[in-house]
Amino acid sequence: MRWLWIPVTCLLFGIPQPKVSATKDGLPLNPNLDEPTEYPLFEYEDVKIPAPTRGLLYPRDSETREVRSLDGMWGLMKSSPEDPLEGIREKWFLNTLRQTGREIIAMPVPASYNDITTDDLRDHVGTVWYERTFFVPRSWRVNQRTWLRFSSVHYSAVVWVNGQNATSHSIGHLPFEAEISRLLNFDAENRITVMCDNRLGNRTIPQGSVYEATTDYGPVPVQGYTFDFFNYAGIHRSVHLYTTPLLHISDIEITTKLTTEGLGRIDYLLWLDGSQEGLRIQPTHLLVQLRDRDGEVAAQQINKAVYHGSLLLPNAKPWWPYLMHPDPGYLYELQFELFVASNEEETDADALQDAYRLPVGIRSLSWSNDSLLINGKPLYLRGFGRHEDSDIRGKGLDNALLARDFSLLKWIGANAYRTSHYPYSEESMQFADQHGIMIVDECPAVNIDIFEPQLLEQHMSSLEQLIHRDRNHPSVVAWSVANEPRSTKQGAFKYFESLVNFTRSIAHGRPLTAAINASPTTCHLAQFLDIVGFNRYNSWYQNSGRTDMIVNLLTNEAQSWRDKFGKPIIQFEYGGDTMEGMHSLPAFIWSEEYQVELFSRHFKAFDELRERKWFIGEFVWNFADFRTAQTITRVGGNKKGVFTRNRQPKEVAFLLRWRYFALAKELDQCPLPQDLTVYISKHVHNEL
Ligand code: GCB
Repeated sequence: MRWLWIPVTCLLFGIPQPKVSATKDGLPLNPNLDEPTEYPLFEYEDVKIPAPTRGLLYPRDSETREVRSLDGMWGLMKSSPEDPLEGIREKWFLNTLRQTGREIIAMPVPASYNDITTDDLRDHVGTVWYERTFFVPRSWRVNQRTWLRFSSVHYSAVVWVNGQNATSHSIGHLPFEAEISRLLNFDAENRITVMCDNRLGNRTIPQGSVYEATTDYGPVPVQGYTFDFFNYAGIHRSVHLYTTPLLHISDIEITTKLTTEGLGRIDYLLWLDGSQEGLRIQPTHLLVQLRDRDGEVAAQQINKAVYHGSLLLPNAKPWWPYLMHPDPGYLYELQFELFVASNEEETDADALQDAYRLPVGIRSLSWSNDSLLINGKPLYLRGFGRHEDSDIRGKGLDNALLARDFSLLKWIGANAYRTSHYPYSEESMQFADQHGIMIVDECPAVNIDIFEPQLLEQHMSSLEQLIHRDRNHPSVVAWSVANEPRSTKQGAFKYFESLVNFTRSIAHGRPLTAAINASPTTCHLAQFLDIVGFNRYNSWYQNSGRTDMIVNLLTNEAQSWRDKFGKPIIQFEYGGDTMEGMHSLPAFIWSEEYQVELFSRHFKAFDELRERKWFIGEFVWNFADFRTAQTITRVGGNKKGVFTRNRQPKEVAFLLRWRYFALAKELDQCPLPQDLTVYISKHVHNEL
């Protein structure tokens, strides 16, 4: 199977910005939002289904490929908020940005640009321009193709190389790439220019609205949005250059299964991509080898003229979640080697054309109306909603933070998290595979409202790109199609029916879920899902201060979801804001004691629900404190973290650790960690 890659290099001249209407419980509204009473009726048949994404394998070097990072200091220049597309009109990309005569500042990549400087860049609305130069070795000119890959630019980007358009992309948190061989100088310096636009409108995922505010200095555009996290922007994740041979392996899809007898099976499907010259090269065969952790070949296959197949492994080592097995996160390496006839006269041996290695975990995932199972064993998910967020770097990828977060997840005994409210970095997905942390993988559709065909197309595209990116990760146990959409609205039924039908057709063996804040009687989304997830803030947004009402309210609500939809139920969010260091006895809202009491009453409710068998998970909101837009309900951001923004524990972390390890012991006979208790006296152990 082979196909020719033709990069689509259409320019994206900004995004139309009509106003969006939306509400957010507990948060102030954008002043100029009008709530429509009627939704336009439209034919869903007219909705354009997104074409399948191809390519975008994570850049890995091999004997046939080279990877170079373009991370580091880039130059950044703001364009005027009143005229975000001036740089397109004036063709700033044709020369170095310095030629514009404007101020260029040093900007680290990856990072959000918002919190780096001390001026108004934080709240800038519109476009900024990034630029950097680089060289490529001359050896890349011959028999090679060079690719430029961005792991995420938020929200939309247009990219030029040496003044020529290379690619464009919108929807943050997702990778995109283009072949740039024909744009490169091999004997001189090269320049990349990126225009990054952070504006959100009613057809972007997520939605927002840009409105004009009247200030003392005149009218200024302001970005409004109803979701509860700061709209950080910029080149958020790594930028890579990488090479491939002319004919190369461009895409891989795998599916794994494990029988009860321990027989592992990996089905693989490969795509090959050739340039004009590449297509003249005839592969002779494909060698597929599965290597275990010690590098030993555990299974192999040679294919001629077909690029798909199955590997069978008696006594496969399964991929297990953390604390469900003494050796969680077991990964094999699946090595693909593509051979062509050799040019060397003196040898008959075929020559290696391309090699790519993919980490693979072997596991079965299945679900029923009562449970979600891994390798035939029912799961109880215990974890968090999280954010990619930290001081100074905002949503920029930070490996130190990533490693710290995974240390904390393991310390606290969590086995899962939801990538609320957008796809997280590819590096974090790899970490989750390695550590056995299960992922509920969410697309960036947070708080969506006005349900229109153009929004649906974007929404489908965000899910298509997410599933394409993450389908090979053993850690992904469900796709979340949305967080708190306004699913009680008239337009929601048709919208979600279409969205879920589409997503199910590409779901690659995972159930579909969503985090819903409507009620079971009013929600038009839940009936389409495989797992019903709800968010509820008992004793916080409702009945503030009354922790004595949690157990009844929560168990009754979960039962209602179950009665109405007959599906496994999960709570995706509960919690309360907590100021680190604020104490009150008896407990009072915002104090550390209140967070402890609120969690403990939730645990009681969860235990009652667990006995009903269809309740399959509890997720705290949130793993750590995080930055939001400025509102009177947020003190420096959202403070519902179990950890501070600086990743230190609040008092509740120790309680939650007990809870999560107690569940691991009860459900999977996992030993408790030694340091869970501290010495007090011969007769008493402190369990907190
Ligand atoms: C929610 C949202 C989440 C918010 C959270 C809160 O329901 O899903 O994005 O941060 O509530 O703290 O209000």
